[in-house]
Amino acid sequence: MNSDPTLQGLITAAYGRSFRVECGDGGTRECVTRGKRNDYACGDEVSITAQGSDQGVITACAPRRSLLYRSDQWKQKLIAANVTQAVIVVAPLPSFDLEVVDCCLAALVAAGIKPLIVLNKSDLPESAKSLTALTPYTALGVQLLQLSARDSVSALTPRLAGERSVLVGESGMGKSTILNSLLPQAEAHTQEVSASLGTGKHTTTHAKLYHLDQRSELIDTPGVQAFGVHHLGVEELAAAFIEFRPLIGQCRFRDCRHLNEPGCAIAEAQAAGQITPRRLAVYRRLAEMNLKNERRSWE
Ligand SMILES: Nc1nc2c(ncn2[C@@H]2O[C@H](COP(=O)(O)OP(=O)(O)OP(=O)(O)O)[C@@H](O)[C@H]2O)c(=O)[nH]1
Ligand SMILES: [Mg+2]
Ligand SMILES: [Zn+2]
Repeated sequence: MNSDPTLQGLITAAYGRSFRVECGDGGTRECVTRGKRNDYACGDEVSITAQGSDQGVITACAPRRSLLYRSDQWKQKLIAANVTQAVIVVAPLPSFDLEVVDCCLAALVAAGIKPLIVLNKSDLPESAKSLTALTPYTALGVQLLQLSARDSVSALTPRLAGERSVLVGESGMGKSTILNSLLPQAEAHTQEVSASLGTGKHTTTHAKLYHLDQRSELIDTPGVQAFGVHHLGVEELAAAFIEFRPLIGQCRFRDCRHLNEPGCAIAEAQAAGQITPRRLAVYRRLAEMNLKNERRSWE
């Protein structure tokens, strides 16, 4: 007789090879994986074999409705599963990199996850400059919200209702501070940014899911330095740049990669002022890099 029951659960924390699973029986168990498979993420719905009241082994994972991940040339890093929305958090201090926003946005579009940009720390005088830098995204139809998590997050609350959202961004932008303001009992660790380095200190070390209310969840994640999108092939990458979408298929060559081919509709749109040169340059750099990797993997 097998006395270890199978339970259904939700991964609420992912620490490398171990996972915290909130189970259908109301218990929370620290779980490991079986065999080589450990590609689970916060938000995954899993079956586990319970071992006692507080441990278990993950045995299966339900098909995902969405998966957010980043990747470099060597590996993929899962961020969150089954999220409906991602909140890209930026702040004027420490300064943020627009390319991280571009890459993150591309990954979200490709994964079918709704983006929302939050400009946090709007109490700081430098935020006016940050807002200007972000206007191209609002022109693309991406929602943008200004906040000061230290003062109030009430503008964000209605945006999270009924959604499973994930906070993403560079270190020190205030993701965990936003979480704590929404849910004081989360008591997530936050930390002053480094004045000498002008960067965050990578305070949050693993992804964790919190229940805001019965139907809204929020996942806090560790800050990233870069948001690699090596998993997107060149065609997919072009389609993940929102402003390129209506132009795809209109280039002279059907297999145009929008690098420097003649008759490229996207290059023409840029020349006509309809696409910002910076975004096209980012796309081209990423596309070149991904093509190089594709070639390498064929060799
Ligand atoms: N002035 C100001 N500072 C803020 C605000 N929100 C957060 N901070 C500060 O910014 C610093 C970093 O905040 P965290 O919440 O730890 O940042 P994080 O994005 O979670 O960083 P990682 O966990 O490293 O990714 C802390 O000192 C916060 O107090 C804000 O609205 N205004
Ligand atoms: Mg944090
Ligand atoms: Zn083209």
